[in-house]
Amino acid sequence: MRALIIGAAGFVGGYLIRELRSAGWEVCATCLPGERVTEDCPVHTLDILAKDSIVPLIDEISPDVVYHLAAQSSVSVSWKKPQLTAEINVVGTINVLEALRNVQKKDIRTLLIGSGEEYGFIREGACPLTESEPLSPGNIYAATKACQGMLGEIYARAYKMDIVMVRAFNHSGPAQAPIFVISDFCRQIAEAEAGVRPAEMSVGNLSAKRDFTDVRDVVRAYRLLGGKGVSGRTYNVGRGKAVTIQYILDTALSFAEKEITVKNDPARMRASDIPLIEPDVSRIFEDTGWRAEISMEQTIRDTLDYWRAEIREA
Ligand code: A2R
Repeated sequence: MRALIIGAAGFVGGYLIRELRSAGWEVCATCLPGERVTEDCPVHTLDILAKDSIVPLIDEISPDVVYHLAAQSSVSVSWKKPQLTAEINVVGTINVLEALRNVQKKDIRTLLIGSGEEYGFIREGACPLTESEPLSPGNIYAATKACQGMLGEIYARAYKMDIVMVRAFNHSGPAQAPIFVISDFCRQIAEAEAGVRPAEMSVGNLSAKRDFTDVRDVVRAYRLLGGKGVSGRTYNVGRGKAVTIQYILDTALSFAEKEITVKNDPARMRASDIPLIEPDVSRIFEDTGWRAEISMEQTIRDTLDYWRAEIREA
């Protein structure tokens, strides 16, 4: 199998390259000019907004599977730069789909990577969320990803293209940006251990329950969906077992090598926090046999070790 990963310089891209290569796939990747792909594979520069450059690249590589990861993926940036977010996530996706419609190879499978955020303001009692739950996005990023999924369904139906849509719930692991909760807690602990900050942590709302999956499990799901996912179908990718943020904090603190106190930070409290977000993951299990295998404790331990090493080397 030959894969092309569009947008491979981000958090998930490096893990996906490693996963596919270790399963024997041939992998090519793209990144923006000036970005760097950490894993070893042929890399091409591509801005998905430069629409005329996509067809020649895909024709050159002639992949069996295209993974479309390129995105403006930050919720907070999406509030500040809504046009840019829509441009990259919606117009950019249309550019990719139009290119795929016009390339020489007609049997390419495409995975469009969306987000659990698409469900948004979920109704009471809706969890675990099945893929047929109505979408009610609560922010601009989520709206663009819901739109991406709808475009995927439309292109699959109208042009008989082989497209699989993914709604990935929270994923985490070593090297994730510390704006995400597990990475944030682990970095704060590693900094406190190293004495570069006081032995005190700032936290937001700890009672919300969220579903976390290790990024290494997530990319394994993407590999399996690349082969066994049903064309035109949307898949939740998640553990299917939400935990409180308090549980994550307690677990991370239990690995700390120093006594650390916890302080509530009003700036980290989100006004519209939904108490529980949890996917139903039976569809992906039935179609591919995938389920999350790496424990949350392992993810937290590995992320903490990552930050310890980063701080040591800084
Ligand atoms: O925004 P940057 O400079 O970090 O670059 C991101 C890149 N990207 C683009 N690539 C090609 N053409 C563009 N016009 C363009 N704009 C941004 O896509 C970044 O290197 C990559 C996406 O990686 P991350 O933001 O780290 O996302 P992550 O965590 O790897 O998630 C992969 C996918 C995304 O579509 C998420 O929205 C979804 O999974 O959950």
